[in-house]
Amino acid sequence: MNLAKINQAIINGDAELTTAEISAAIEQGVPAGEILHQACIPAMIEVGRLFETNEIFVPEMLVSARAMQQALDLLRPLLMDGDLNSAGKIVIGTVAGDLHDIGKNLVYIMFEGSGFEVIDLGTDVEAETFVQSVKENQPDIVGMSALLTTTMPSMEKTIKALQQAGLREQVFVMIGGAPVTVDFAEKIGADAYAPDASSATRKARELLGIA
Ligand code: B1M
Repeated sequence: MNLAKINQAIINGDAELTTAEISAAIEQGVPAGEILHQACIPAMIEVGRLFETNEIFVPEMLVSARAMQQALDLLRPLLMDGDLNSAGKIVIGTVAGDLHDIGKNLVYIMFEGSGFEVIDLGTDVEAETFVQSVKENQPDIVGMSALLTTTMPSMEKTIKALQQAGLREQVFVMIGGAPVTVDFAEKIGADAYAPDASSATRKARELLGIA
């Protein structure tokens, strides 16, 4: 089965093998969701464990992340089956100080795939940039991602900046990322927290009252 090979290729940071194995799995009819959830995401969890135990370091983590991005590029069209851009609009970004974007990109893909128009502000997004984008794009939702405990306060800062700009009442705020919790979301006044990309789109639909 290709799934174990895909998992190992991502852990090894072998982008070429990752691409080849995913293409083979797709050809064999393995569903994209299965490839993502059973091979790719567990690979990143393992990479995190290896980093924590000092078995690998930042350069290795980076090449694994590149292999994962390639995997997402291949899976992206297959994960999208929605009625495009009719569900609502979301502005999304990884908050200031934080460069992690794999999870955020996955959330992006899932939103796009379930019919949202998505404006991606990228990584290391300052509060003022979120505010500016809300003014320009008038989204229904502002989505923020953080992977570092040290960047979680940027989420609160962004909510306060939206309040100060008089924009907080016109958008829902959704947050997520590995260290983020539902309690933290409540504490900083976010409207929703989602633990993963598929529940993020479900929560968004609930917020907007879409069946
Ligand atoms: Co970094 N890193 N990293 N890293 N990295 C973590 C997060 C860490 C947990 C590793 C560890 O120690 N075990 C640790 C954080 C510790 C902490 O704060 N408690 C860590 C560290 C310390 C660092 C550096 C400080 C290392 C250093 O330089 N010494 C540094 C910081 C750089 C910075 O941001 N300023 C750093 C750098 C990097 C790389 C650049 C090498 C690379 C990122 C590359 C990239 O993203 N383009 C990297 C990686 C790859 C990781 C791990 C291994 C994997 C993250 C990932 O992609 N996960 C990570 C360990 C881990 O998480 N186990 C780690 C897979 C992804 C699909 O999951 O992002 O959680 P995740 O997203 C999920 C959900 O969280 C949710 O849905 C997604 C899909 O289901 N979700 C949302 C995410 N956003 C959401 C938003 C929503 C809703 C749901 O609503 C809007």
